[in-house]
Amino acid sequence: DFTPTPADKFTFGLWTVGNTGRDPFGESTRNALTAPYIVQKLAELGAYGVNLHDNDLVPIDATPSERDRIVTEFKQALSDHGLVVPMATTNLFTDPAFKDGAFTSADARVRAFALQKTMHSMDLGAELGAKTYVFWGGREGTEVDASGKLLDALQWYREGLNYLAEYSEHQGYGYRFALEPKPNEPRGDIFLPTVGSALGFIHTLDRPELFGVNPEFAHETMAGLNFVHAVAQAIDAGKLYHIDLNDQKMSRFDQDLRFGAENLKSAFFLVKLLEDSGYDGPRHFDAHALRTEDEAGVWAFARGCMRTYLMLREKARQWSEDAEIQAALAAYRVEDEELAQLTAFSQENAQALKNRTFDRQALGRRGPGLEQLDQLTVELLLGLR
Ligand code: GLT
Ligand code: MN
Ligand code: MN
Ligand code: MN
Repeated sequence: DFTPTPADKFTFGLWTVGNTGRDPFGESTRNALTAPYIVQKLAELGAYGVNLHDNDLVPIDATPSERDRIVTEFKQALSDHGLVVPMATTNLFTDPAFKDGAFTSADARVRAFALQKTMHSMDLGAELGAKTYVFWGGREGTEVDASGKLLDALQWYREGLNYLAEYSEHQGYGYRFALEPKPNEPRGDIFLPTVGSALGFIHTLDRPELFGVNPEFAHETMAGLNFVHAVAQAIDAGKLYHIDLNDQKMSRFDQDLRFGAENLKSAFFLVKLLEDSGYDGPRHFDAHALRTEDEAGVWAFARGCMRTYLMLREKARQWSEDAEIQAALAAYRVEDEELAQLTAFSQENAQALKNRTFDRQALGRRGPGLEQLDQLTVELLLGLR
C-alpha cells in the first residue's frame, strides 16, 4: 500500500497543516491547532519531520520565559512522537515593520532588525536540530520602482545574507541556506523571482558554497515556468538544498494546492526526476487544505500529499521497467562513435568536423517517436498498462 513511513522523508511546515483558511477576503474557517498536536498528528500519519518559522512556534511578543516553556513543550512532543525539524526559517513578512522589505528595506533600522530577528530564529532552529535554513523573501520587492532602490536592494540583500552566513559559521551551526524564489505575492514584484535568478545571485555571495535553492512548484508555475525544468537546473548546479512541493494553476494567485491536485503529469515527472537524481533531502509539502475544509479535511489533505507522492514514485518505477517505454526511449537517442571522436575538441578534429558531410534532409525527416512515448506514459499514469 501507499502508507508513508519516516524513511520517505516527508515533512510539513507548522504553517501548512496549521493554516486556518484566512485569505485576503475572508476570516479563518478553522481553529488554530497547537504545535504539539500537529507533531502528534503528523507522526501518526507517517511523516518524518516538521518545519517552522520562528513565529509559527513562538509569538513575536513572547517573553523569554514564555519562549522557553513553548520550546520545551515542543521538543517534548518531537521526542515523544519521533519527529525531527530538518528546516527552519524566519517570518520576515507578517509584522508591519517589514511592509517594505526586511533585508532590502530602504530603512537601515528595519534591515538591522531583520538581521537580529533572523539570528534569534537561527538559534531556535539550531536548538531544534535544523540543518537547512530557508530564506523566502516574501516582502523583499516593490510595487513602485519610484523607490529607486533596485541596485541598492540587491546589495543590501547580499550583505544581509553574507552576514548571516558568517553568523552561522561562527556559531558552528553548520546550516546550509536555501533561497526560495517567488515572482510576486505578497509584493507586486519580488526580488530574485525565479530559480534561475536565485542561482545567479548565489554566485555573487561571499560563501556561495553555503547557499542553494528551495524551489516551490507553485512559485515557478505562477511565473509561467516549467517547475521540473527549474528543479533539474538546480540539481545540475548542485544547489537543490530543499524543495517545496504543492500544486498550482498557472496565472493565478498563490494557491498552495495539495501535491498532484492540479498538474498530475508534471508531478509525475518531478517525482521521477527527484528519485532518479538521488536527491536525499526532505520532501517538504508547502501547501494547505482548501479553505472549505474542517480539521478532518486537513488530515485528508496531508495524507493525500504523501500518498500521491508514493503512488507517483511507484509509477516512476513501473515506467523504468516498462519494456515498450524503454524501447521507445532507447530509439529516441541516437549515438554515433565516429562523431563522438570528432566532437572531442582538437584542432584536427575541428578541421575534420568542418569537412564532414551531413545528410541534413535525413536528419530533418527523422521522427523521434515522442508522441508514442508520451502516450505510453499517459496510459501508464492512467493505470491501463
Ligand atoms: C509562506 C510562503 C512559502 C514559504 C514559507 C517560508 S512561508 O507560506 O508562501 O512559500 O515557503 O517562509
Ligand atoms: Mn506557494
Ligand atoms: Mn507559499
Ligand atoms: Mn514555499
